[in-house]
Amino acid sequence: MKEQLEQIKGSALAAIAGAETEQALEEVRVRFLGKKGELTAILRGMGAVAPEDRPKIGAMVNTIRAEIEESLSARFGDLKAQSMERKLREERIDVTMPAPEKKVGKLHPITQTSNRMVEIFTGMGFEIAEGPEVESTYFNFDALNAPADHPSRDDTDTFYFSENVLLRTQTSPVQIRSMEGKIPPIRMISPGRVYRSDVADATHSPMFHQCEGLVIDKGITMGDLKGTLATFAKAMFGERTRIRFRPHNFPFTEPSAEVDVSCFVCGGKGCRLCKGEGWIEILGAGMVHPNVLRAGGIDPDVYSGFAFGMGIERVAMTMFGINDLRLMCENDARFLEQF
Ligand code: 2NL
Repeated sequence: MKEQLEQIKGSALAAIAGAETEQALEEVRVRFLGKKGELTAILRGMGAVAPEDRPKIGAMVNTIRAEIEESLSARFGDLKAQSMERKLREERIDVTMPAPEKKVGKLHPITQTSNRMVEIFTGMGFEIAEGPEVESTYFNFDALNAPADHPSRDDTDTFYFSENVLLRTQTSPVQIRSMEGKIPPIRMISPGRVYRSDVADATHSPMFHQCEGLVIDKGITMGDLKGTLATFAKAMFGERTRIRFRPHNFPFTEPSAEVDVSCFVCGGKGCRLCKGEGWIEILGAGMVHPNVLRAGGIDPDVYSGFAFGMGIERVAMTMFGINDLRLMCENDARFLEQF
């Protein structure tokens, strides 16, 4: 009996030492100390032991049981410590590492430019008006005094849905619509998308953005136009900016002018941006043609007005130094991040 107990103890201690995981160790515990374990079997077999030997055997079983328990709990402790160490090693976090950079979005350069224009003109008391991008030939051409044979009406230049429905080629139709419902004074701008049947290249796109403006009241003159545009140019391009008018022709204004701003890089001396000119063309403008006033339901004998239009892409490209219009539509974050 004594040898048998020693043997159980020996194999229990060996099994404990050999258990590599907490689960394996638990299996060892059950095998030796569990209800159906080897040591328990000995106690159950006590009936076969002579009564006078029972206390001695009982004491031996208890001692061995205590030794095995002690060894088990020591091994459990070791294995727990080992697995904790492994976890700490494998799941190490360097709390001093810089956090991953948060990507913050930005407004598209066109939106930024348009917003700035809106800000400047609303600051001068202008209202913002929007209108449909799908327009009628009436609002897009006829009401704007464009003769039936005007080249812009050609279906090689304009996207037509049908003979009388098209994608607007300018935002002026928005202003005609506003004129129809209003009694002057009118001070408004109409920023938005416009469409022309152009093949995309560095300076052309079939879709682009315009910001047009319209002022109508009694006694409005070319002087008001110049003052308004000079104020806008200074706010947009810098306090030292000057403007100049060159005679031009538009069907919807008379007289008409193309408007340049002094180069905001060289101040007018001539540089790469202005191609040595000292001036950058950004606007078309003029006094609203009497036919256009009449089309808008306004009496040209009582009221006069000025109007202007500028391409938002053109302004954005000059201000941000962008040399290819197509970059604006490519949705490349590396491009967009720069502005
Ligand atoms: C340009 C020229 C211009 C207008 C747009 C306009 C609108 C009404 C009446 C008269 Cl309702 N004129 N708009 C006037 C002059 C020029 O745009 O080069 N745009 C990019």
